[in-house]
Amino acid sequence: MLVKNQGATQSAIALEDQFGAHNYHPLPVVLHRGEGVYVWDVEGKKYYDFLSAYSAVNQGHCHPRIINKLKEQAETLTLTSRAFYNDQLGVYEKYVTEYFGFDKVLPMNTGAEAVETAIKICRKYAYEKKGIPEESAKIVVCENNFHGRTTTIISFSNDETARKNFGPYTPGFVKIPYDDLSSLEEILKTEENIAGFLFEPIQGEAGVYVPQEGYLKGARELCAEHDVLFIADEVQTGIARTGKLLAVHHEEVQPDILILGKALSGGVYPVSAVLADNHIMEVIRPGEHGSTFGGNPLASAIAMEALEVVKDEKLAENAERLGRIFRSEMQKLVDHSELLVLVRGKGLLNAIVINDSEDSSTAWDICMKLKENGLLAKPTHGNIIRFAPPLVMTEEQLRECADIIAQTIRSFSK
Ligand code: IF1
Repeated sequence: MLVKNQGATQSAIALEDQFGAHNYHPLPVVLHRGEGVYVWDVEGKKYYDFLSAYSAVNQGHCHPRIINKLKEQAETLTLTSRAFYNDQLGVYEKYVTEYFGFDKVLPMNTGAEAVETAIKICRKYAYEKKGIPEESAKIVVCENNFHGRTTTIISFSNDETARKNFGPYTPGFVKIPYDDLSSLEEILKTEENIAGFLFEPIQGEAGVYVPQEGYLKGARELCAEHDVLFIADEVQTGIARTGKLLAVHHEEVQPDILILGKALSGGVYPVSAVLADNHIMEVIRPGEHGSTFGGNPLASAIAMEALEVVKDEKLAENAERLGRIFRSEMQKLVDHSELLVLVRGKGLLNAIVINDSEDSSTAWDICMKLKENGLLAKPTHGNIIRFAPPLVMTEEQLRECADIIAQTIRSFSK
């Protein structure tokens, strides 16, 4: 029995290896089923999921309410294209705009598409409302950003792996250090034709880098002062992950353009969105932007239910409370282990930094051991591990997970 099951892991991996492009390097675990904070592999082993599909599964795996909605709508109507109206989209648009406090939404599917959409809106706004000369609008971005994988988006990445040999690159972006208000102020004062500032409220891929308090508020004010659109990519940080509905709410600021994805569907279907007020969104007219699947009735129904779940189950409050417990448990470990440098994060988006080089395999080795001990997490860089469980976790479960992590780290420290 055991041999047969181990075969299931190996054969699933072998299939991907042979027939799939090698654009990922997954942890060697083959998942079969998920429920709430748990996933099971093909050998029947149960794990706590501490990645949540990069924060797409905030509502927990296969949330019954979202899955029921999916089934119901899938049996009724899935896709019409936007050549015709459908009876779900308008209801969703009203719901999502009220939920996040914007006049309008433009629905897309993946995070990268939503970022592309925001860039296009920002440029068009610059030419049509601000009078920036055509072809010369610039968008300010941050070093070590991650906004997706399209040709334009990787054009302003400084991650060589994501960027190299995919040129020629899209021009029109200027990069400044993250978490540095004086750089932002400087560029807004000295560069001409700046149309927008695109940023992550917490840099996820950079290693859950939380900016200093006051950064978002300061950046918001600078952008307002210079009439530059303040564009928040909350694809990863949004929808309760960091302990507030949006990470920008920690500093009580509202973006001009908000980009959402991932957890907008609770991880059951690709749904993304760009939100803005009328004076911005009105620059997009029929034929100028769109997508076959964007705003389809299945996506609309799922997203509404996924957002209802966030509210009904008070997931932001839970993330805030459990996040504090998690960081204080991890801090105890940091204090007692030479192996760990620090823990950082907000809500249930956290990371530990390991006392080793960026290109070491230590984070990977620890994640392999965590897997053995029943908890799945993924390194970001060789020395950082991100911890982002579903937000439906209970305190008891979280404490059990903190124990698993502590035991695992201790087994490395000797
Ligand atoms: C992968 C990272 C996380 C994002 C932000 C847009 C997108 C993402 C802030 C694009 C996507 C994902 C993509 C995923 C890995 C993951 C990731 F490590 F690469 F950086 F979460 F931290 N804006 N992030 O984080 O959204 O088009 O993928 O729907 O496998 O590349 P997408």
